[in-house]
Amino acid sequence: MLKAFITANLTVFLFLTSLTASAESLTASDLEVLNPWARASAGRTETAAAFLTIRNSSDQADRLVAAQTDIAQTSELHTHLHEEGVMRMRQVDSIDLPAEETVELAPGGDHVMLFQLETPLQQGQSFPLNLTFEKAGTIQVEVKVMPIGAAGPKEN
Ligand SMILES: [Cu+2]
Repeated sequence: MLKAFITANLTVFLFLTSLTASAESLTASDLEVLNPWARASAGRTETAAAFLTIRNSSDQADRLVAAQTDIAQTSELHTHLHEEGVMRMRQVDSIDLPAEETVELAPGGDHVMLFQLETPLQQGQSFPLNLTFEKAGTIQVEVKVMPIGAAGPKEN
């Protein structure tokens, strides 16, 4: 009885120790940000959306918690929701990055929303975007501006 109690406690202790050790180990190098892109602005519109893919190769989950770029006054994390049959954008506090999974921010889904652009986005240009993760810290990527009607990050 006593032996079983001690064994159970030791197991919990070892479990917690390994959790703490690995929770601290997720760093920026565990996250890979692939193909950041945006569409060129149509006319004088002052908003834009940035899309990208995040590969989490760590055995720990992380979360994208903020985005920032100097070319826009405000950057927000957004998702799309079906509400009464209509697709609407909604601001979210964070975007989950499960362990060993790849998460795509793409048109019709999650995206980084940019408000009050300094200048309209022009095809062929690129701009720096800072992505802040709960554990991995901040990673800066270059967002490539694709044509107005682009469906993805690659020119076809
Ligand atoms: Cu949006």
